[in-house]
Amino acid sequence: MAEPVHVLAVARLSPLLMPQLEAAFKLHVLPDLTPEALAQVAPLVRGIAGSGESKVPGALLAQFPALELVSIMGVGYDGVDVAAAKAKQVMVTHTPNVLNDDVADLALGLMLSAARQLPAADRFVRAGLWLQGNMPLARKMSGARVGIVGMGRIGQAIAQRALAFNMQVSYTARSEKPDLPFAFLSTVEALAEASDFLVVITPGGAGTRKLIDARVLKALGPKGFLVNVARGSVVDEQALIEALENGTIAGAGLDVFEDEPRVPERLLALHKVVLTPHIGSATAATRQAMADLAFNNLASHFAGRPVLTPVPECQT
Ligand code: 8YV
Repeated sequence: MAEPVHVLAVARLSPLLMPQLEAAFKLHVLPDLTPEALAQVAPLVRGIAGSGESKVPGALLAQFPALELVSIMGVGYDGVDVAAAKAKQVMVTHTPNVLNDDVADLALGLMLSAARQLPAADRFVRAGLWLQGNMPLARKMSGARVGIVGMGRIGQAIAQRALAFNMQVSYTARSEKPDLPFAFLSTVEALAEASDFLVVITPGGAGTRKLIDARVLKALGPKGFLVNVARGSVVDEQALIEALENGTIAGAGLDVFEDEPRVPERLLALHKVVLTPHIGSATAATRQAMADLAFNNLASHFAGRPVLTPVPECQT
């Protein structure tokens, strides 16, 4: 029988992925390993599995001399030091496309929830307050202006849905996409100024850190809503809290946070914010597709075939 391939899961991963890894590989789970056990398996590890939130810094990669592949179950891979991986000729893969619909659906859900105050309306009914009168009027979403920060696959899926709400769509991105029928603005501040809803769906990482800062929020204005379905790191959370507390912006819908799963008390106290626990891709069908793709990247590679979905930096 062939030697088993040793794979390290950097965290306890999805129950849709772990059994597949256990069946095909000799699986080690980083949080379960003592430093001694890790030192023992380190020379054998040829694959790493992680989620979109996993941290795989260069210092971790350096511990595995036989490493060939890092497979991320997530479209975002900002926790992986891809430059360090490439320098070691280690391939990095992720799970694009299969989650586009779900993340875009949630973005629209958060826009509607924030504008129409759906969680507050639910609490209002349950608390029996309807018996005493009606809720304050909310904000209309159809026909409003949406600005999308990041016009990749998910950004385009959000735009498509916004069109069904007769919204005017504009965007900012690293470069203009002339084939798209939407207005391109070269700065996020100009986009915020031209938007009623600013939706963030750009990759995390050093290049977008605190891209949404106090100036951008001021440009969005007292009638504007911020929605973030990307990474918490893209928004300056302190600036956002202040903007919400001061009425600099009208409200927000947030699926991601700077220090997940910890959410600042001041955000929890704000009723004009709708909060969800990083559930952009969290439907049974989509998580299954992501787990299968993350597994198949590892399985293909260790069967001597090309990986299915390398990250852009690793595409030849
Ligand atoms: C998940 C995500 O939270 O795809 C991403 O980048 O943030 C997510 O869909 C997670 O990585 C699932 O494993």
